[in-house]
Amino acid sequence: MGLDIEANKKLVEDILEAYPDKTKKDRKKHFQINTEETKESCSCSLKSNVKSRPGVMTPRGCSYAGSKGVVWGPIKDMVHISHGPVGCGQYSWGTRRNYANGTLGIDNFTAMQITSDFQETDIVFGGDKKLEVICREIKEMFPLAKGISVQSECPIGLIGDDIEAVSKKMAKELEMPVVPVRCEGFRGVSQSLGHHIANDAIRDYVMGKAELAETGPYDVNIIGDYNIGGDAWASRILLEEMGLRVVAQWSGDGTLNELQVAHKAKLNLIHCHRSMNYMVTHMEQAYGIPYLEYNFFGPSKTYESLRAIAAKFDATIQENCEKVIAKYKPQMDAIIGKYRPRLEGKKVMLLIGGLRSRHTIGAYEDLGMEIVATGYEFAHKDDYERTFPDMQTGSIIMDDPTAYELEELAQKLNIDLMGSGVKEKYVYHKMGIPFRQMHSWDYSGPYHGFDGFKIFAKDMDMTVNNPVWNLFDKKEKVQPEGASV
Ligand code: CFN
Repeated sequence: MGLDIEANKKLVEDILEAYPDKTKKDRKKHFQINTEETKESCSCSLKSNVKSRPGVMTPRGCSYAGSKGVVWGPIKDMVHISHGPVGCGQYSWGTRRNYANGTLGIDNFTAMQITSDFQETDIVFGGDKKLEVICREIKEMFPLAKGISVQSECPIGLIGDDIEAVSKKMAKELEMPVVPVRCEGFRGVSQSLGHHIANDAIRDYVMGKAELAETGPYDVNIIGDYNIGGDAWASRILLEEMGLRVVAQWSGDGTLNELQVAHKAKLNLIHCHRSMNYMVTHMEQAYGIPYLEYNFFGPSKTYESLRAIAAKFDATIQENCEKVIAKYKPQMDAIIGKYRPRLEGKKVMLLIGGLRSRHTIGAYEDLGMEIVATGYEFAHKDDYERTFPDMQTGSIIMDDPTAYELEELAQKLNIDLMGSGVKEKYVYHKMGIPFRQMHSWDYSGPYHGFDGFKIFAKDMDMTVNNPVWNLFDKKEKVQPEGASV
């Protein structure tokens, strides 16, 4: 199997031809066509994790998004203050489908938007006093909240507020952790630095601060699963069925206590390497806890991952693992038998944050679908090194692509399905191209584990084979006849 390497090189060049020379030269460095050589050597020269080019539409987010939205936000029993003007909190409110058990406003605050709502006076005279007041109000209004995190928006760093001092004072006064997080949106080139800053804040203010009443040989942590649409739940049950004990879930449906005791586990299982690799490497160095990357998208990768996890334990766990696989395999085979004939050979393009553009490849391939192009918003070199070997030769791999590049690729590659986010979705619908949101799973999920694959397969089928697409003639111009452009 493989795609035409030369044809795809030419296709990318043709698309970039529309740019002015300087932009063309720059953007060219963010594309690479997969070859046998790039697959094996992993010596990809693809440029990544650099500033987006001004003047083009980038799908990236900011540091605040990476910290408040991604890493800290899902920790359910803490109140996370969007510290600064109201917009950042308001527009990121409820946009990530990180599910959590509990009672809203009592012991679960994930669906709330709490902001210091900065006004001009706060910018001019500073917001530290206001932050103190808010912390006290939170304690009074939500007595069961276990802690507070202060998620800095851009102005905090610009006006020189000392949130560290306020947090220290308030932690003492309120007798609970108050964590300052310097995730001002302007830091770094994308949300990726926000992940790193958030990880560092967990390390510095939370990690190792509590003890487990009892520990055992099968204690593991799930790291980097945010429970989107219930993903972490669908993962956890498989580990538990295998006989492992999940001590902490970071951070989907997670608690402050889980962050504090995670250093007591025997093994860290990391799903999203991009957003939490900092934590597992730190725990390895500081506490000697080894880690293992795994992938629970699609049955092939899930079987492989379950076996790799079991191999880290004794014969009992390994036998249990085979029993778990033997139990679910007939179900998975039935799903594949049902949907594969309807999806075989369908061409897919993906553009997602920093992990799923590679992690979901196996799930599509289990259904006979073919990934012709994939890319990330904010991945680093280590993500691309993990991506090239999983992609077929001739496929296109891209970094921080612009809206224009993606739309051209979608049309020129004649894809059957686009997987990306809400900013992209409706443009593709208008182009007559089936689309799935691969951040939020649209309104669906989970997609992890065996429970997740059943839903994934059904969702892909109902999207690609929806009769509504027959009402479009893709060859028709998107602009109606006679429209002025
Ligand atoms: S849930 Fe994760 S899996 S955490 Fe990360 S890199 Fe985002 S929010 Mo959107 S879907 Fe996406 Fe990944 Fe890890 Fe999600 S691919 S962009 S910052 N992401």
